[in-house]
Amino acid sequence: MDLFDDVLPRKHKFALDAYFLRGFALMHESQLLLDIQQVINQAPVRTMLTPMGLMRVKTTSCGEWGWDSDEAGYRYSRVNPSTGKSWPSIPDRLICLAQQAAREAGFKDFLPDSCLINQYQIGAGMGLHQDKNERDFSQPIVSVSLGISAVFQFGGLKRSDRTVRIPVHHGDVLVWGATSRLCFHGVMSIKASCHPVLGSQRINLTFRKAG
Ligand code: MD6
Ligand code: FE
Repeated sequence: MDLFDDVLPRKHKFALDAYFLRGFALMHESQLLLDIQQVINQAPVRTMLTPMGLMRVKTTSCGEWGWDSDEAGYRYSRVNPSTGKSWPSIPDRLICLAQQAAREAGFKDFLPDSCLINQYQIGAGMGLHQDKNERDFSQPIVSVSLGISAVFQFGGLKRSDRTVRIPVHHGDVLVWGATSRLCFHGVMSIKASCHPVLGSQRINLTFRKAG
């Protein structure tokens, strides 16, 4: 796959209203990583309990709304349950990146109020699911991949619909919305590898308008 990366377009439409933007987050890579580290210092990543059991992916958030779950279900929360405080705000540069990516995919007025930060270790993945806890489905989802590579799965409005597999590398951004907003998606189990800056982990940022 890597051999042919250079001939793949920088912008690729992988479903209706769904775009892959290769390397889009690399423009300000070092500041981006500093911003993420600052958020994690204020709101450390944690393993979350879900109705399906303990997740292997570790999570934290920034923005007005953070992602939370326990055995009873999933929800957005204004407070970080680990600290009892509100979540750190989304650093300006991250908002800017998310808005630029959304615009590139045709979504002009994206106003994210939630940025979820996921940390994957080797072997971790995320099963097919829909993002439907947000209020306004007219706003897209912007997903930034950093660190070691993964394969993103993107399907249709039914769990049983066929999926496309999209390899995502450090700096790649996916944007989906409108007719694709409620499509099933997931992350296949991460294969062992090492990234020169982030080591053997994958970081994913997911921007949304939640409230
Ligand atoms: C990812 N995450 O981590 C994709 N969706 O690459 C998600 O799709 C996701 O982490 C809903 C809630 C939490 C998530
Ligand atoms: Fe999701």
